[in-house]
Amino acid sequence: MSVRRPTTTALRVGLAAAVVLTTAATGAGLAAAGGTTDSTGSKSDSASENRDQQSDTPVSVQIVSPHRGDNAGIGGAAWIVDLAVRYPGGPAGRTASGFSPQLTGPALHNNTPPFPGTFSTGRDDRLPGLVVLTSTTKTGAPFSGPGTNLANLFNVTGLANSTDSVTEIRDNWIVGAAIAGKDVTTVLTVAVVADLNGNGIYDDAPAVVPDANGDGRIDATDLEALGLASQVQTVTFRINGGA
Ligand SMILES: [Ca+2]
Ligand SMILES: [Ca+2]
Ligand SMILES: [Ca+2]
Repeated sequence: MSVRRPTTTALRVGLAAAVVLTTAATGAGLAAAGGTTDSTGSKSDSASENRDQQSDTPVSVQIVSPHRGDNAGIGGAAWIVDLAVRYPGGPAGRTASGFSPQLTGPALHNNTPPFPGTFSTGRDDRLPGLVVLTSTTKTGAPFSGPGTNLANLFNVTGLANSTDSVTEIRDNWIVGAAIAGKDVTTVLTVAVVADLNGNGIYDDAPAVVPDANGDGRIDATDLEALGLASQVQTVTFRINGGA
């Protein structure tokens, strides 16, 4: 799709306005920049109930599924990640998101109409600031262990809400193989990387998140070391190994 790129100044104004609006609406932000929030795990949580969730970061991420403690999937596959990612609103906010719609997957599903998108590990071509990790992602090409950005494995990416105040993207992935183990507890970690190259677009997610602090784990601390536009959201759940 063709999008009009805003000037850097326009984008900065847009982002600043969004921060002011969300802060005013909530009285106090829910999460500081770079902070970590965990899913409540409450089964009563739903996308509709959380539509007004705000953040004092310019972008917010919400893991709609799985919930904390869920036993998800079949034989390590077929579990679903459903994300709501909210960017500033208006034309400038939508452009800054870097979003375009996709319907993709492996083999014949890959990069084909009506909403072509590539399908692989690494940065998503259709939501290019997003980082999605699991703590148990396997090692062995094309995977690089828990630092592997899984964002370009997402299948369905659409525009859920577009107003002057928010651009909300919904992003869904049905996991096609046991790439993060089975009969295992894993931590799903999601964030959007800051506009690191200053081109006015959140399009700077890495293919692999390095272990910045050298503690042998890849987690929120390492994501924050990249520079983030959103808070870090995590959910701990179990990948079902059975039928
Ligand atoms: Ca993609
Ligand atoms: Ca950028
Ligand atoms: Ca680390």
